[in-house]
Amino acid sequence: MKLTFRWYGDSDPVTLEQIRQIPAMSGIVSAVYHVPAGELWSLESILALKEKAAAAGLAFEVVESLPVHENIKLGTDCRRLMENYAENIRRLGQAGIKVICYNFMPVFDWLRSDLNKPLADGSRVLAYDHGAMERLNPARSELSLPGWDKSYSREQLQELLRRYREVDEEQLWANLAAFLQKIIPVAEEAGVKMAIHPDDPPWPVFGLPRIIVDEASLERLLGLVESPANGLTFCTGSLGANPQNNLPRMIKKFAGRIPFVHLRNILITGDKCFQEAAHPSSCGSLDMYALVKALVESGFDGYVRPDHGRMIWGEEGRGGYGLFDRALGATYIAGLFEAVEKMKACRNGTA
Ligand code: DNO
Repeated sequence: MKLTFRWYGDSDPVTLEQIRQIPAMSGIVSAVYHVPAGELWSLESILALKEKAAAAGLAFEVVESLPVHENIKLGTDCRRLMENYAENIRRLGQAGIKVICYNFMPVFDWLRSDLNKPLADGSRVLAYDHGAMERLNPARSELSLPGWDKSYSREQLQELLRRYREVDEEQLWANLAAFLQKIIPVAEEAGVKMAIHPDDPPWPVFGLPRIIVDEASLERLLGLVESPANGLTFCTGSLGANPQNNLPRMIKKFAGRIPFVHLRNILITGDKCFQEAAHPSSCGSLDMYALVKALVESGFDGYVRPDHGRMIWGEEGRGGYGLFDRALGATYIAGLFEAVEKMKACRNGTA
């Protein structure tokens, strides 16, 4: 397992030097953030990021995300966009990137209804309440929430939502299949693994289809192109928001096709309602030990990162992506892996 940490580049209040000081940390997960979706990332900008990380003693082998342009998801007018995506994969491979995380969520990425929910202990967390979410009108709202793409004007957003009225779940699946058939052979050649991020939350929001949500859909996704380069970002907080999802079973079932894991806990607070929690099992609804055990037992040797943290100790910063609680999460994750791996070695008589 290689422990990594998401870094948002020079504008991130968390510095590479701070990340480097987290025990057992091996690298960053990052992206070329200034280039709009659909455009080319220059090789120089990718290499510059790699060198910056290396100068701080960190590897840069995982990209999160290489965004998929809406026209690809809509399946219209996307030949040049697909070619650019493929070229970006080639360049990332050339720069030594091993895993590319992406998602196929229409219009919005991850969504939360509250960015600052205060908890009894004085910490603040991100939270999601489906009723509250659906009462917001994305075409009119002035709100800015994670997942809200600020690069669209209100008119552009309305137009995009209108175009999605023609795209139901099956059409979205067909567009995803066309995309993967084009890019997976390129990823294979470039020595890169594509790792789709599940939809967060794992159900439709604002009437937009969301299709990467459970065991059946992950199985369908992997079957679209049977290749180790067509893999998953196994995000425990996203999939775990639906209590029907049996995460350890999914990890075992999809062993070998999970190059990247987001290990995060959430507390389910009601039907389609949850809040982010500190990483330990006792703080939320997920059994983090069972998840790590399933990963170790299925021979996982990919990249892991702690995910959304609470805001604690007075830290201000990017919602979910402060330093302190994610660093605590990282050391907890490292501890779980050490214990489970040593137990496995004992059982196998190799320790
Ligand atoms: C949220 C993240 C997502 C993720 C993208 C991957 O915190 O996990 O924004 O980066 O969905 O494409």
